[in-house]
Amino acid sequence: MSKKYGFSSMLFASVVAATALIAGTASADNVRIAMVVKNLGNGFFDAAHDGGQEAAKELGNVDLIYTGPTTPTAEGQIDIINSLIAQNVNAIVVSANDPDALVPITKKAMSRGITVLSFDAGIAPAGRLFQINPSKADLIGRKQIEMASKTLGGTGEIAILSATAQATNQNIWIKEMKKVLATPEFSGLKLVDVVYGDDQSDKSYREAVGLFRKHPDLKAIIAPTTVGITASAKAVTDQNLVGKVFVTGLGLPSEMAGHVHSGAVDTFAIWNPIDLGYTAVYAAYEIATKKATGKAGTTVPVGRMKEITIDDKGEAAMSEPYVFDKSNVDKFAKMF
Ligand code: RAM
Repeated sequence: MSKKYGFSSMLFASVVAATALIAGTASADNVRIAMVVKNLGNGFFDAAHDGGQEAAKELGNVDLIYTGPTTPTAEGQIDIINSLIAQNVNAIVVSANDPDALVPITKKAMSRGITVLSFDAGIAPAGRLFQINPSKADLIGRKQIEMASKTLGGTGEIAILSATAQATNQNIWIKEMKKVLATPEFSGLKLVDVVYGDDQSDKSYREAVGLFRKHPDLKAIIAPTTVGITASAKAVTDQNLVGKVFVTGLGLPSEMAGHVHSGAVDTFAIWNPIDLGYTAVYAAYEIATKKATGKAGTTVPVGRMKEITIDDKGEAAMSEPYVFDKSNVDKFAKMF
């Protein structure tokens, strides 16, 4: 199994816990942009960081600080943002562990003139200028139910294994999945449980095993998290359930290729996390340097990703999620 990002960054994370890393050639005139992720050691965010570095390099006068807590908690992010305010950075882009808990601290940052955007997992509107979504939430929700339905031939018990219970992005997608499940098209699928692995491999693995024990007729786990889907697929394999319980959801091709070839996973989806990180850093630069306002109804130029349009809720959505299976997973595993 190709693990382009997972393992080495996990070791790294334990050493640099909550420490800001500055990439680029520091200069007093540079625009200092901090990318605060849910947690370090997550391959998805390592890929987003790569995209952020690409944008920083292209823009030239950017110092990119990549940081996050070791475990995905709002408290950890609040401490980090406090220290970024003290360092007087120009912009902060956050994937939030809680939509509301971060609002007071990011409001404080904004009151000091720091540009605050959220990406991936959003902060409530009062705490950021705008939120960059990888795709539209209804498409992401629907795609996951469609994938499970296709693999199961439309019938069977399914469960959702999510990230943390407060994660804005997963909670919105779960709501969308439930809406789709209530339609006649998917009446053969029965959602029997929703559990939380907290985007920790070991907890996600234990939750997956718990689902097998509690629901002996379970046919699929949908994990809308790259950490949860990998742990669930491993649990299916270890428990000799390949072919009996299928795993689908949102995963990185680099982490999922082996599980697709083993048969634990038929299909899964994701967007390009490199493009997402690139867009977040590029957009933060445009706002911090006053080249764009980020107001509802306007667009923000974002380099090779062209532009994003801010809607009336202060959100911008990028492209549709791509679906992967054994025909294309190896090709994309080399990228993210
Ligand atoms: C995990 C994180 C991230 C989410 C992806 C799909 O890496 O929870 O926020 O967008 O999964």
